[in-house]
Amino acid sequence: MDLILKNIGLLATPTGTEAKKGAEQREISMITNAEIGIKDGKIEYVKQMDSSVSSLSNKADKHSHRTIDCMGKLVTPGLVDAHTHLVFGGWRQNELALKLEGKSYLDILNSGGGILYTVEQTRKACEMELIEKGRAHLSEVLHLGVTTYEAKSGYGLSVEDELKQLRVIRNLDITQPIDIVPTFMGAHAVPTEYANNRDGYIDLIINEMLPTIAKEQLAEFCDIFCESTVFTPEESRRILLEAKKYDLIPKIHADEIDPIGGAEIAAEVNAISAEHLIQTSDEGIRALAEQSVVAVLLPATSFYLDKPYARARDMINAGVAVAVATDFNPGSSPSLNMQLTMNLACLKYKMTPAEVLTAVTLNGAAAINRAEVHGSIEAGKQADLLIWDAPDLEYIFYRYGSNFVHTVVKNGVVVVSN
Ligand code: IZC
Ligand code: ZN
Repeated sequence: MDLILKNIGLLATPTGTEAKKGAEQREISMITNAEIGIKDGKIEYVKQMDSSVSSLSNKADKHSHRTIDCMGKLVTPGLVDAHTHLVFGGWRQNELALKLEGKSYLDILNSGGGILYTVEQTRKACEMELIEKGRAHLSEVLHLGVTTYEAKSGYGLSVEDELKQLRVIRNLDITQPIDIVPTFMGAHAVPTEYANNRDGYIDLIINEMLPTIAKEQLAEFCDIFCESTVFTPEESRRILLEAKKYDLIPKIHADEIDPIGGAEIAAEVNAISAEHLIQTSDEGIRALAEQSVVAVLLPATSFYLDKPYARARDMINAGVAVAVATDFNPGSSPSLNMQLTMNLACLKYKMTPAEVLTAVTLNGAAAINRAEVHGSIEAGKQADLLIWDAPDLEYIFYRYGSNFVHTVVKNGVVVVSN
């Protein structure tokens, strides 16, 4: 064994290698007085200890550097943030005053700001600057307990700048501990130079971006901002079906601001996940359930835009697997904090702590095609886990605003000791 975690007060984890739907989402494994053995970066065993045996073996291993005494604390899988716009140049603090004056997210975008401002700044930045900025963000993310991360392009909106962003994402995956899963999102907005020729931009995505990105294997997923005044459901269908020809798996920003049928498109093109879903209709929810599309809900965005919260309970009741993520981006969700996102999911979606735990681990992993390796603490899975400064699961949903992660283990190695 390379590492043993002893004296775990409560080990809370979902189990399995697939997204959990309906009532299954709250059926997590809770083992008191547990021990975890780790070898070669993977979990070798999980067991419940007889309390007398556990205290004896603690004594025996007292001087071993390969043993961590968890001192009765809570242990969970590392968090999976399945929806982020990690790599960008520039922040958008100038938009705060506009928001306070009552300008909406789409007003700001349609007057040339919002995403388009970030595109300008991202195009100006060189790869090294973006890498440095991304690395600083990921260091914060890791300290907050996230061990697997999705990152989208979509602030380049030209062949060269989309490739630049995706290369930065690849570099970050290789050079720091968090696993980063790349998504191509050239269809994030129509760039200014194509303002009068949106079909020309869609052709550029289809004829140049998709083939180049696929050839260089720079992304696993293709996402699109299907929204009023951004991309229509028809355009979304067309681009996502083209992406599938290159084995890029569809994802879709759906029904965030207006209910234009994004969830239905997700089901139709067999997307792995649909994101936001604030305004999704009953038929949309049914379609997601039927096609087993994971709903990636983003409560920090509802909070920040002062919008309604997605109908998580209706989705769970309809048999949709729900994941929860930060949507970290410089406009609608300028926070890296998955723990705060978990608090919001619990309080605003009325999801139970067990449901949210599944949403930010196994279901998050399923939304980015990683449920075989991440998202639970079971023999054979990668050893990504957190020791919390907490005695039980409810505590981390009840308290908020501080970082409750004590230790982060990634691939069997202690990478953070707070
Ligand atoms: O930069 O505003 N919603 N895309 C869709 C975003 C938010 C990111 C941004
Ligand atoms: Zn997003």
